[in-house]
Amino acid sequence: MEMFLSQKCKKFKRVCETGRIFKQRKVYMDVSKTAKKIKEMEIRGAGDIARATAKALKHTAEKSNATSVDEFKEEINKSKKILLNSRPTAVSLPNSIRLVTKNLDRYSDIEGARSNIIKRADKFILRSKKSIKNLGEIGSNRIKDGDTVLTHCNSDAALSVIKEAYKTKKINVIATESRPRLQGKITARELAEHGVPVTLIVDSAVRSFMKNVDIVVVGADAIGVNGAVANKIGTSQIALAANEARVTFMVAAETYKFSPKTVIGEPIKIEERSEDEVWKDCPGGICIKNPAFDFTPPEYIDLISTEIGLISPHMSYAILKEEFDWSIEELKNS
Ligand code: RI2
Repeated sequence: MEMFLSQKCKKFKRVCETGRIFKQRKVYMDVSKTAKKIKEMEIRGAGDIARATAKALKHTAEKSNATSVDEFKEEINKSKKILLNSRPTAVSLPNSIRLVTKNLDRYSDIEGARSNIIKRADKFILRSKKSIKNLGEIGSNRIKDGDTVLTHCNSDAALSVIKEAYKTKKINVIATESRPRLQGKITARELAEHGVPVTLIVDSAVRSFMKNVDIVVVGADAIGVNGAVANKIGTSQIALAANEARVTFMVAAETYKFSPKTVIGEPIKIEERSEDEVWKDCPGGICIKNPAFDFTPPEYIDLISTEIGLISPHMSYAILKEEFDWSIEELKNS
């Protein structure tokens, strides 16, 4: 009888363990789905990517049925890795992970660790949305009644500045098409739906139109400690044309777009995307390059509108210290 019971018990344990592993796999599948959406740009824009990342980590924490705190931490770490492998340039992604998983090592019980991740993820998402609103209000003060604003690609932060200005001023917007993914059309549609007068131009027309522009407002995917801004490919050409025409060039970016690792010399990686995005049925013998981003040096940037105020790109180090409060040793080991 005893033997029979112990066999039943073992079987029950095996069933529970299989169920637990199945649930764990399901969590990773959900995280992988988010990572795939980010990679394929179904979820795109540095801010949206950061919020989706925080949401995926929250989901891992909520669904985890780990039996020890170490196992829980391992699950979070595995989810982190899956998300980190999706897109390399938008530093908002690792920064979102950094801010959501901060202090995780301090927890020795699962429930404490779980609620820490959930609370931090919610806080990050809320803060991210507030930041976009605040930097929009701040940046809009630099746009004057009657101004023509040029923007590139599709940035929630840049659109926040433009829409805020439109509340009280008459403005016109020129939106670039933004080859090859044509995110400029999303911008143009969004502005038109909002009632803002908008003109769509091809990317190569920027210099021709610059003489009619009063201010350029673009977003950012990452900002280095030297103040250089990584943003959609073509941004640096626009900055060059603006500089030549003495047109103000403003970047709109939440402080989690600044890259802490650049402090210790880690370069911001520029994502190289598929050649199919440029020419799907390209004949043989042609090499296609498709970098998704470029760097605009600080010399070409007049202002960065952040949620904590307008800053010069040369203040990047101070922003990084304030936002992430790192020590060099921590950065080296993170
Ligand atoms: P927000 C986008 O990248 C654009 O480069 C845009 O300027 C930047 O993210 C920031 O966007 P992609 O994802 O965070 O289209 O301001 O490659 O929305």
